[in-house]
Amino acid sequence: MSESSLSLAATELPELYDYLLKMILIGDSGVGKSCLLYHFLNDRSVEFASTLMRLPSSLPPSSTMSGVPASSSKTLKVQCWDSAGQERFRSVTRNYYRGACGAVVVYDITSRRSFESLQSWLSDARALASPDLEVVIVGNKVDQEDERQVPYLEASRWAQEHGALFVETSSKTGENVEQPFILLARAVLLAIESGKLDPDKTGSGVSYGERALRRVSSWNGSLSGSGGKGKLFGKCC
Ligand SMILES: Nc1nc2c(ncn2[C@@H]2O[C@H](COP(=O)(O)OP(=O)(O)OP(=O)(O)O)[C@@H](O)[C@H]2O)c(=O)[nH]1
Ligand SMILES: [Mg+2]
Repeated sequence: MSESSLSLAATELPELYDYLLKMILIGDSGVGKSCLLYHFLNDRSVEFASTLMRLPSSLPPSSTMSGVPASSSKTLKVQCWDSAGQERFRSVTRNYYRGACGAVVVYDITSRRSFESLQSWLSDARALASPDLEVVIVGNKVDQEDERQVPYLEASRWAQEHGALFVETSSKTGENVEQPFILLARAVLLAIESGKLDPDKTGSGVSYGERALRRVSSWNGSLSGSGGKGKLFGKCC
């Protein structure tokens, strides 16, 4: 299956989801944050938008979470917030970071300076967003290989040392453009399902969606399982 079918415009779908996630995009000005988001949101250009993703659950179907049966896939409503890189120097507001459980931190592989800024962006994000923040470092503009200033290995090691995921992308050719969001969503889902991240906890960056709440109420009422499972999307990964 093409990974582009993982995310669909929320307007095309019923508002039923298991978890609501807030993700932020940060990084220096001009590294390509808005272009990456534009691809992910199916060619919509906005500063704030949400989209639905369906991902396989990491839990076996027979297991339970808090006494409620798990289903084989989870639907996530992902709110993406875009920022302007120069805002760093005007201090991106606390509200921008608040309640985010995932950060896409972007640099430009042809700009060592933008790579060197990662440390400050990451420090701000870890200090101001959810304490359980999942991070993906994105080296964008990989189509400009001739002008590369940051080797792949150096950046991937840096990401690993800082507890972050890593991917290189090109929003010009479309290479890997959905990967940052998919990697982050998977990491957040795994954190929820492993108990590391508790959606009930204030400031966790995640909240339950109506679909999860319905599953809880139907379980409590001894009715059948997970409601509209498998009906929201034509495809799943
Ligand atoms: N060659 C190449 N150019 C890119 C790529 N992604 C973005 N660009 C170009 O880089 C410039 C900046 O892209 P934006 O997406 O506006 O960058 P931004 O990070 O949102 O910048 P700010 O909003 O100022 O923080 C634009 O001219 C894009 O066309 C890419 O993958 N390859
Ligand atoms: Mg922008």
